[in-house]
Amino acid sequence: MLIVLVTACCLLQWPLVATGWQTGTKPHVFYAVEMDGGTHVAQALAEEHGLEFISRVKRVQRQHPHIRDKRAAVRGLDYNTHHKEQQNKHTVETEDQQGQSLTFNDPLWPMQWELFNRGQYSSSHSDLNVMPVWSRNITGDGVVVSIIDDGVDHTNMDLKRNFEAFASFDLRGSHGLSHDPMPLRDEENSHGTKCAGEVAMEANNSYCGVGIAFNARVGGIRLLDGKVTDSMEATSLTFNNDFIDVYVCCWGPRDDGQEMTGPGRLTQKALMLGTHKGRGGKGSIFVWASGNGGLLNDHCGADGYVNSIFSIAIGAVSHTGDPAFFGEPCPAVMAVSLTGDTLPLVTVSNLGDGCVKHFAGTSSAAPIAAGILALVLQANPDLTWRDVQHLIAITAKVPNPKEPGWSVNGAGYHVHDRYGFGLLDAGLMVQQAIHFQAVAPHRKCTKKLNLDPVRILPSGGEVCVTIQSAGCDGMDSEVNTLEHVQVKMSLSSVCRGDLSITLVSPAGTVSMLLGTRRNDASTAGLRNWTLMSVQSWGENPHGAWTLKVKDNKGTVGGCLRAGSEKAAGALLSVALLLYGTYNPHRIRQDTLMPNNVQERFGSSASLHGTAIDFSFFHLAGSGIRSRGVSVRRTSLLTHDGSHGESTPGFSYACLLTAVWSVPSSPTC
Ligand SMILES: [Ca+2]
Ligand SMILES: [Ca+2]
Ligand SMILES: [Ca+2]
Repeated sequence: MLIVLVTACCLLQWPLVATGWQTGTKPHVFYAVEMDGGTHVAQALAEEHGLEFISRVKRVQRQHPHIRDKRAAVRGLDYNTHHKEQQNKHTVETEDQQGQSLTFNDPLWPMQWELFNRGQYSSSHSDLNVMPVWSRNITGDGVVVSIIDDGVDHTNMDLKRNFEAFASFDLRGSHGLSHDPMPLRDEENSHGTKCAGEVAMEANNSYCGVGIAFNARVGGIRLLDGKVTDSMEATSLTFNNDFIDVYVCCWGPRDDGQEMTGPGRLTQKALMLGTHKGRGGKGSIFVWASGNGGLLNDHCGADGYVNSIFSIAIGAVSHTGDPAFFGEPCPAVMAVSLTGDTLPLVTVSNLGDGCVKHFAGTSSAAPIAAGILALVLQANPDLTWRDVQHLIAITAKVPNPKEPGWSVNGAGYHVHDRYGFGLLDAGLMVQQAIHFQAVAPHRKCTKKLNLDPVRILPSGGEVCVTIQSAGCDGMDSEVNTLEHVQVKMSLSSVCRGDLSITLVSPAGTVSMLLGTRRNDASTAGLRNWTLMSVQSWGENPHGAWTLKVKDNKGTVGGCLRAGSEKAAGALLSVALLLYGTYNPHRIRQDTLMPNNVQERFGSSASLHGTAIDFSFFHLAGSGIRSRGVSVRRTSLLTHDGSHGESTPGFSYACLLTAVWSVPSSPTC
């Protein structure tokens, strides 16, 4: 007789009843348990011990340690800053645009141009528009942010008051497992402290600077000091997730332009659990630095953390609105924030006098975004993890319309591979957050493509497949208004870095899911790899999707390819994953009348939000490329510091309506 043992690994949730936890917190501990028997056995075990059975984990990798790199500055390129900052140190007026006095006695406050830009360092007045939020007394109060990193120095003068032990944990255990995330006192381990400072430096304590959410609580989960495992990452991302609102992760796979990896099974599960169970079911907010591999030609399509729908990937732009030189493009980037690229960025440190003036990399951009989200969550604590992403899509602005690569998608959102939806605007986001209507329930429509026989990728050529989608028409999973789109695929390749993969939506939006990477000579191909785009946000998925895999032969110098080689690889499997909502009143794209083209943007402008003066970019002159496809509604952000700010301090959006000809769906 053959005895078959089935191994099930289950995630269990244990509502911890323990003393010492702060009133109002309901900490959860998640366990992955490997055991014999099926799901019913696991359920019985859970019940027996007063645990809640959550789900079965298909397979858990053996816990091999791996490297996760911090996304701190690419060093050595900020040589001219010191000089400039000396010249400009005392030129800032600490008044907002309405003349309200916002004076802080923190000595480096005048240098914090990203929060209050009065042209301290350049003619650019671009900032994060945080003043009007602070003026409303929204400063992060009641919101908890945790930095998953190399620790947080809570003894720092500027962090002491806002430090939150219940949002903190030391997974490295060097002081024994504890709530003390104290990092080692060296430069290498100053990263998490710097991130924490940007969020929650104390205001008006005559020390260092001012955090963007200076009344938020901030903690640290000490994960990164040496190699980590999948289970350590998963533990961090679910730690005390009824208490912590926002997790900040400024790390990921090495940004060397070669590595292609992402969250392991437990971490994937943790991200899903967090968004479903965290914050009392409203969902944890995971803010992720999108990567610093720009100089090494890295592409964030090769980063599985960024490609997750649960993470909010944040890139960086300089004060001029130009993408930071170290940034990576991909259509999974949601937004950008300002960074200390060549200008100062004030934050705290675990070294020296505990205050620094420089911090760059997407590591400096993501905590700023987290700080803005802390303000947003104070303004409206009921927002779900998806509401927050919608708010970003609606309110992020085009900081530099002349930068090539902007396009307007089929639902009118402006999108860009380096900026996502654009630069975060705290004022506008908070304004819109206050009365935000929760989005409809989340749906997922999956379509697997039958690739039998597999499609051969000719050397130097391309493979193109068309995926006809009805958006799961008539089913419970029907989606007619998109949020994220993912493509899960397997392919073999003689030279992975030579590949580029694009997805064209039925509305004609082109997402470059994976770009070529000149340093990636791997022959491993893609194995069940998930790519993601936010660039079809709001579109109707109904119609033909076109997926193209191209072999850009010769991009990677290090690939040895035979002259006689005919095939560069083969496309083995493809699934299209459409996420979004169903709106019963939505008109189908293909029922619109073609050739009804109205080119004058602004001719039927209306405002959402408070009625105010406005000006807007004329699309034709703005560099925003309209492909003339199904742009029916354009919620085009029109923030322009020099015009029309008659509502106290808030910048504004206006809704432009334009009717364009309906495209014929591109097919192979
Ligand atoms: Ca301070
Ligand atoms: Ca990267
Ligand atoms: Ca993401």
